[in-house]
Amino acid sequence: MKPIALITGATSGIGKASAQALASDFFLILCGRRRERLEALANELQVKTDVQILNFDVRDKEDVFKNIDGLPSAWKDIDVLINNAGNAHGLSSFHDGSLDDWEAMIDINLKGLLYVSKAIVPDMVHRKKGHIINIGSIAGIDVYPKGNVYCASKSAVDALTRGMRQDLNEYGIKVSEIKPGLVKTEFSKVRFKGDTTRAERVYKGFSPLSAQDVAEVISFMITRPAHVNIADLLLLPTAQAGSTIVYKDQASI
Ligand code: NDP
Ligand code: 8X3
Repeated sequence: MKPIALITGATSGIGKASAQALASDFFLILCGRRRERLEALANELQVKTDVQILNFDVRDKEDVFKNIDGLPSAWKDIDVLINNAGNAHGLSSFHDGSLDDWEAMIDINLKGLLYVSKAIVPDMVHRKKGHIINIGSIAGIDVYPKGNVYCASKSAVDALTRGMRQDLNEYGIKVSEIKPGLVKTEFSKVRFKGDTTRAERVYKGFSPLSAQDVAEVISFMITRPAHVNIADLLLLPTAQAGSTIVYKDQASI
């Protein structure tokens, strides 16, 4: 019997790579909106471990609870929760920003994380056991121009992580946050609403982190001994020294 890890945003990027990295040592609950991708990943990983898929939008409070509460009894004791689902929507000066984009980022990155956690953490408290990994960002601690609401949503994840760690401390539950810098995933494609040329440009002229780089660190965080909690970790590509400081090879941009 392996411990159970639930990963939100497992259809792409960091969440998918985390599922692949954890498959040997964990039973997996893979969550996301794109069902076909969940099914393809489940098929890939089923040779290594047992997999459940949950197909919901983290913004839909009722659906979050319905899906998680509806897990088969053998899957209810979730040991590790990876709150990864999230994205940036748009990159605009504050006064030009779209209300729809703002609401998407707050609803997904913050409220979605709250709904999923509320559906899972009370059981961890009851069992006095569990590990929550929140995916924050360098954006949550180093605001950059036009990042405004995305940065605010990740800053909220940072504050919330610290609050959760305090409140869950007496129950022996680990709460950790990893704050990656630039990771080449579908993140910029989503931010720029499908403009792949603009998205590709973000990662030109330097070596960004890969989703696998981040997943390896998440896997390391999760597999530390019971008395060790890597509470807060900033993970950057070597070329990055801050949200706006990235050393690029100008000739290849
Ligand atoms: P991707 O776009 O590759 O993956 C995002 C994942 O989130 C997808 O699996 C997507 O699944 C899921 N998701 C998005 N919206 C929803 C929703 N409403 N309901 C359920 N799932 C949703 O980006 P990344 O892998 O880069 O992003 C993962 C996390 O890492 C995010 O929280 C992001 O903010 C953070 N991060 C990313 C960095 C980067 O540079 N890439 C750096 C620092 C942090 P689906 O669309 O199928 O629902
Ligand atoms: C994603 C990294 O710098 O594009 O959180 O906001 S950044």
